[in-house]
Amino acid sequence: MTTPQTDIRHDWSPSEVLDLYALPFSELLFRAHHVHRLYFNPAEIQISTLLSIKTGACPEDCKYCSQSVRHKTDLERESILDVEAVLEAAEAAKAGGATRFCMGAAWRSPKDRDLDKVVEMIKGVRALGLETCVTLGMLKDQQAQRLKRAGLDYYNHNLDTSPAYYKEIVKTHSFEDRLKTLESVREAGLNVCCGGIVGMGETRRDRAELIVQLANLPVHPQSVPVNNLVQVPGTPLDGVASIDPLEFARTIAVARLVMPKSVVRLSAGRAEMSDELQALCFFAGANSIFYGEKLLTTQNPEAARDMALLERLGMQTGNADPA
Ligand code: SAM
Ligand code: DTB
Ligand code: SF4
Repeated sequence: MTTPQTDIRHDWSPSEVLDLYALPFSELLFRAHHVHRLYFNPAEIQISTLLSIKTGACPEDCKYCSQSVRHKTDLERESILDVEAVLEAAEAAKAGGATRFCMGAAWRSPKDRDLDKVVEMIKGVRALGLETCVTLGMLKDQQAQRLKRAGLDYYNHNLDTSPAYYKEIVKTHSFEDRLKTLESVREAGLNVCCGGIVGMGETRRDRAELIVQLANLPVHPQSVPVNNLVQVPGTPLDGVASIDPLEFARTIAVARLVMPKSVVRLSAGRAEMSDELQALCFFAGANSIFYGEKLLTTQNPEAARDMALLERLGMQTGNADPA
C-alpha cells in the first residue's frame, strides 16, 4: 500500500486531485480517514449555527441563490436585523450547544455604515462566549481590518466552483474578485472559511479544480464548507441533476486529503441526505456541521435528528481543534 500523503502542500495539480478522485472508493475513504486521525479526534464534530441578518434583494445573480433579486423565489426580503434580535438568536444557539455563531447578509459588498451594526453584533456575540463568523460579500482591506478589530474570528467567502464554471454560475462578479476578498481577509489576520458548492451541474474536473484552488491558497482555509446544492424553486439551478451521493462523499475525502489540518464542514444539503451518507462523510473526514433548523433561508435537519444521529454514531460535539 502507498503511504497516504500527509504533508501540507500548496502545489496541487488538477491531475493529481483527479487521481485521488479516481481511487477505488474504499481506498480513498481509508486514506482520508487515516489522515483525519493524524490531526483530529475522529469522534468530535464542531457545530455552528447560522442566522441570516439581512435577507434577500441581493443585486448579484448567483444562479444557485434564493436571495438574488433577479430570481423569482418565494423568499420574503428583510432589512438588517436589530442587534438585540441577533443576540437573542445567538443565546439560543449557545444554549443548544453551538460553539460558533455565523451571520450571513445578502450583500454584494457591505457599505461602511452597514458594518457599524455588524461590529455591534460581533462584539455582542463574542461577549456571550461564542466564536463569531460573518459572510457579507466582497470586502475592502480596511473593512476586513475593521472586522478584525471588532473581534471577529472567521470570515466566510466561498470560491464555490472551478474558475471556468464560475463564469457560468455568476456573471455580476468574478472568481478573481473572490480571490481578492480572501486576500484582504487573510491579510487582516482573520481565519478564513472558504469552500464551495457541488451538485450545480459541474463536472468532476470542476470539483477537482475548485479543490486545487482552495489547497493552493497561500494558507489553507481554516474551515472548508462543502455545500450540496439546495435546489430552490425559481432559481436557474432548480431541477439540475443532483450529484451521486458517493461522488459527494468522495469530494469530502479528497478535501480532507489535500487540506489535512482544515476543519471540513458538511454544510448545506444535509436535510436531503440520509443518515448513512452523513456517517460516510464523517468517516471521510468531515468534522463540522451547521446545527439548527435553518441555514440562511432553507431548511437544515431538525436539531433533535442531528443529536440523535451523533449519539447513534458515538460522536460528540466539540471544538474539532487540530491535535
Ligand atoms: N452574499 C455573500 C456571498 O455571496 O458571499 C454571503 C451569503 S451567500 C448566501 C454564502 C454562501 O452560501 C455562498 O457562497 C454559497 O456557497 C452558499 N449557498 C447559497 N445558496 C446556496 C444553495 N442554494 N445551496 C447550497 N449553498 C448555497
Ligand atoms: C456556507 O458555505 N454555507 C452556508 C454558509 N457558508 C453561509 C450557507 C448555506 C446556504 C444554503 C442556502 C440557504 O439557506 O439560503
Ligand atoms: Fe447575493 Fe451571496 Fe446570494 Fe450571490 S450568494 S446572490 S452574493 S447573497
